[in-house]
Amino acid sequence: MKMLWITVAYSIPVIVGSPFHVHANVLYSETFEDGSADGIVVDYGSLSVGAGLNGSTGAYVPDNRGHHFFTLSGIRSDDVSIQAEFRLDDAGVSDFEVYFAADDPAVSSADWRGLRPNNGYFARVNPLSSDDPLGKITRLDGGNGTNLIVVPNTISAGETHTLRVDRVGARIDVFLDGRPFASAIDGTYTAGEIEFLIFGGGAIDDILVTAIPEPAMMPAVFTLAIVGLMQRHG
Ligand SMILES: [Ca+2]
Ligand SMILES: [Ca+2]
Repeated sequence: MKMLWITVAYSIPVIVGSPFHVHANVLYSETFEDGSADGIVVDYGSLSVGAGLNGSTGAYVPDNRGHHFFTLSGIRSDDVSIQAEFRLDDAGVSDFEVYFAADDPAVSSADWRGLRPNNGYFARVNPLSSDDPLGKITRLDGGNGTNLIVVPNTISAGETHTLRVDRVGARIDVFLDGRPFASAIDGTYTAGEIEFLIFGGGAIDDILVTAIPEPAMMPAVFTLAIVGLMQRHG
C-alpha cells in the first residue's frame, strides 16, 4: 500500500501541468491592450502605453530616446522563461536588455547608470549597425560587467523581434525570434528581479514570464517505471 501512495504523490504535479491547466505556469503577462502597464515599476526614464507592435493596439513606448529601465514588480527570475517583443528605433545607438536575477539599487540618481542593477545578469541585443554591435550575456558584479558570451547581432532598427531568456538553475539560454541566440552556464546569482532596459527609442510589447518546471518534476515516466519495478520486486 505504501508504494501505491508514492505513485500518486509523485504523479500529481505532472497531471496538474498537463494541457488541462496550460496557463498554470504564467507568472506575469502584459499585452498593454487595456492601456495600462500593470505590475511595472519604472526605475528610470518615462514610458507610456502607445501604439502596439504587429498591429496590436498597445505597447510600452519610451517617451524619448534616452535610457529607460523598468522592473516587473515582485516577479521571480529563477527557473523562468522571460519573453518580450521589442522594436528599436535608432540604428546607431539603440539597446534592448533583459535583466534577471538582478538586484535593484533603489537609489535615486540623475544618471541612468546609478539605477542599473549592481549584481545579476543581462541579455543584450542591438541593431547590427549600432555602436555596440555585439549581442551579449553579461554578469554584473558590483556594477562591473563580465561578458559570459558575445555573439554577432543580426537585427535592424525599425523591426519587431522577440527576445526570450530561459533561466533554469545555472543554465541561461537566449532565443531571438525563437532561434538560439546565445547560451551560458553561470550560477553566481539565482534569485532577483526581472528588469528591462530600452535605449534609443522603440517599443516593448507582449511581456510574458512563465515558470519552467523544476527538473525533478519532469520525469514522471521514470518515477512510474521505478515504482513499477519496486512493485514487481516487492
Ligand atoms: Ca495591462
Ligand atoms: Ca500589445
